[in-house]
Amino acid sequence: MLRFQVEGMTCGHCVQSVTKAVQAVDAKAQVQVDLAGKSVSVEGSDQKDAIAAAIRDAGYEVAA
Ligand SMILES: [Cu+2]
Repeated sequence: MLRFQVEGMTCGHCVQSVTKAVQAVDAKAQVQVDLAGKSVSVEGSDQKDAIAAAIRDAGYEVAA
């Protein structure tokens, strides 16, 4: 499982945006967003760098 620390997610729309961004990289990835914990967990993919880049492209900050 991959886990990312993501800044700037505030609501359900952000959850949707991040989920879509991740699944654009890997359609079969399962995405779990924890707004309070500012974390995104991705199951079923090992494309860590590509997913981090996609989340950044969606407008959020990903901790390195
Ligand atoms: Cu939002």
